[in-house]
Formats: sequence, C-alpha cells, structure tokens
Amino acid sequence: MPSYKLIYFAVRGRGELIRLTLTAAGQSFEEDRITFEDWPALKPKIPTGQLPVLEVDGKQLSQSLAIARYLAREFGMAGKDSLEQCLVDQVIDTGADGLTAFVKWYFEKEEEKKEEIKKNLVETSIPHFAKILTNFLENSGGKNGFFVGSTLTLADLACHEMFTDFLQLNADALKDFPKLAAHRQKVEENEALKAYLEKRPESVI
Ligand SMILES: N[C@@H](CCC(=O)N[C@@H](CS)C(=O)NCC(=O)O)C(=O)O
Repeated sequence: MPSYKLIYFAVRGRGELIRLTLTAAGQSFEEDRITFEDWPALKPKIPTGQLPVLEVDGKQLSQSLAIARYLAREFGMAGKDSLEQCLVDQVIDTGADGLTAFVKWYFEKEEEKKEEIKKNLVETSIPHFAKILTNFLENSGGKNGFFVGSTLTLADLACHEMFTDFLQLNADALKDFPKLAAHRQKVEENEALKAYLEKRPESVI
C-alpha cells in the first residue's frame, strides 16, 4: 500500500473530499496543514501554486477532484463501470458547483452583499441543488440508500460534504428533502466516517 500525505490548509475546503475518501477507505494518511503565514514561501514549490496536493509515495498530485477520483478508483468507490462512474461524477460535479456558490458567500467582505448572497442561497440555490441531488438519488440505480451501486461511493461523500457547507446557512435545508436527509444519516453511520466526523475540527469552509 502506498503512503499518502495530504498537503492542505487547516480547513475543509477542497481538501475535505480527499480526507473523507481516505477515511472511508480505512486508509491512514499523513497531513501537512499549512498555515496562511507559511503559504507564500511554499506556494512556488507546489506544481500548480495551489493546494490541495496529495503525495503518493512522495509523488505530488494536484487538483482536488482528480485526486479524489483517483483515490476512489484505487479503493473501489468510483463506480463499477463507466456508466456508474458517470453517475458518480455527476454528483461530484454538482458538489463542485455547490462549493463555487458557497465560497462566494464565504469570501464576500461587504456585509449587505453577504446577506444578499446568503438569502439567495437559502431561498433559491440550496433547494435547487437539493432537488437535483434527490433526482440523482432516485434515478442512479443506487441501492441501500446510496447514490450508485449498493455501497458507499465518492458520490455519497460529495453530497455529504456539500450539505456540510449548506446546513450552516440553513439548518433546515434538508427538511423538505427527506431522502437526502436519510442519505446524510446513512453516510454518517459508516463507522470510519462516524469516528472521523466526531473529532473533526469545526470549520465554516
Ligand atoms: N481547481 C483546484 C483549485 C485549487 C484552489 O483554488 N486552491 C486554493 C485553496 S482551496 C488555494 O490554493 N489558494 C491559495 C492560492 O491560490 O494561493 C483544485 O480543485 O484543487
């Protein structure tokens, strides 16, 4: 088994899907949590000048979703054939759209604009994403409450991670989406994830 080291900041952000995947696979990994003070000195030494980077036996991999998909393939969490992989990917890419919307709120400095973005997320975007994901959950052929296939895939982790963001803006975001609420619970019943989530440091993003 290769050795894994995740280099990222001390937030969930674009590193968390990688952490969740390694955790769900029962794979131990080292972490280098970079402080914002140390980042400018490290940045020029990183292939893309951005994090996360995953070192696999010392080889540096970039791009969070490429890394997460690579790990999912390694650990049998990517879908069993190319159709299933697409059904998993459509959830991952929806999660990426959700993160893009969420970071707009997170990084907005001006209070009035920030409130406006939040209102739009809570009233429009979050229910929109929840409808899309409910549709995927109902129509991707998943069994046992999972999106795809009958075991946990990257799709389940991506959906969980997306709503970790959204539930901070509206604790009732899943109230009208009982299948997604049950799905969230199902993911949290995974023993390895449960232990990880209980100890995970609080992080808005
Ligand atoms: N598409 C890249 C985006 C990476 C990215 O935006 N990284 C941010 C943190 S989430 C970063 O390194 N920011 C610091 C910088 O650009 O100097 C990925 O998904 O890995």
